[in-house]
Amino acid sequence: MIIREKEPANLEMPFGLLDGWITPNEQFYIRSHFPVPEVDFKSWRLKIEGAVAQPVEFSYNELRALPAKTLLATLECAGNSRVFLVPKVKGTQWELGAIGNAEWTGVSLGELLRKAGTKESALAVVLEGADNGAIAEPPRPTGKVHFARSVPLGKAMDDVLLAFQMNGQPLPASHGFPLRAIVPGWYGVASVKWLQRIIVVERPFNGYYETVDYAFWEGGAAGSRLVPITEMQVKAVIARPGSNEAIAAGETYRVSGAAWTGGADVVRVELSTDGGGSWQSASLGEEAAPHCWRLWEFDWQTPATPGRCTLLARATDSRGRIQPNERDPDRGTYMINHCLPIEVEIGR
Ligand SMILES: Nc1nc2c(c(=O)[nH]1)N[C@H]1C(S)=C(S)[C@@H](COP(=O)(O)O)O[C@H]1N2
Ligand SMILES: [Mo]
Repeated sequence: MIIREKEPANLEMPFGLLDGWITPNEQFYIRSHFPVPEVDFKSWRLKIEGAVAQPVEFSYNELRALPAKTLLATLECAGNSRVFLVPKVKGTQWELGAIGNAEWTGVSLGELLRKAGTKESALAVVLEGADNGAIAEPPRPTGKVHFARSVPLGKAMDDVLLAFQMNGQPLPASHGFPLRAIVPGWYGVASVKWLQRIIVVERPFNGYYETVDYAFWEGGAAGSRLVPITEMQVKAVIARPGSNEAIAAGETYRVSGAAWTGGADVVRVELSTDGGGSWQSASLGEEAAPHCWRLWEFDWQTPATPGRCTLLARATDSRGRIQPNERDPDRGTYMINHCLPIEVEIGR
């Protein structure tokens, strides 16, 4: 893993190592804003409160005794690929590997909300982690803040999972032990780790991590408004070759990578080996599931003569969204899904 920050640990998978549809736990990126909180799982409780008929709480064993559900989901950090932004922007300088695909097992958030009985007036649920700390840079609230994120009630009822297992193992500490949310199709930020409290709210939450941070300006008829980052954007990335890799002339080289989107399926991946001048279809891997990436590959006949080539991958999804060539500046420091150039050296 590449260390982007030592403490709290922020680790990225070297994306050239991608070699399977499921990301092993040891290779799954870690993005944490605060140190891993100490959770004593014997006394730990998940509390559900706020606009509910009856506040409820669950111990770890009580949750484990409920009917379990398993789903596969890809999580991408909304800041993934930030190092490709020119000029440079602030934030962790992720390359390509702040993403992974795993199998998650847990209980459905909707089931638990039904046990608590949400009020008619309920609008959203706030997912609160046990981790907390002071935020350094203004604008910021005073004192300590917990990492927290809200999800609209509809989405919370529909497909949010509260997971206690990752790829069949107990959730590792850095990935949220004892319990984390998995919000399928959304950027990783919504999938709150070290869950301790779920608050049903009747008004928009507007917490730190969906306003000051992890939000973007969305244009509209009445002008731009600040909206939380939610659904993943359509994106294909090249795992191999890597940047500046030396490749032999006049050979067949297998270019490979992964592609994903939010709330839809990837239907096409194209590759350009001439900096976007022309495009050819890549073949998609067989393994597929809703909310998961697709692997892809393309056998490239490399040029006969030495020189530099710029490779680009481009994905299209089932909602007709095509990965853009250019960066949309309104997206600030997040949602980096334009086609990312990989330059290679063709040698003898
Ligand atoms: N409690 C808590 N949950 C969190 C975070 C965090 O710092 N604290 N980081 C979020 C972000 S920005 C991402 S991208 C994902 C990363 O999940 P992972 O570390 O398991 O890959 O967790 C999200 N959930
Ligand atoms: Mo993230």
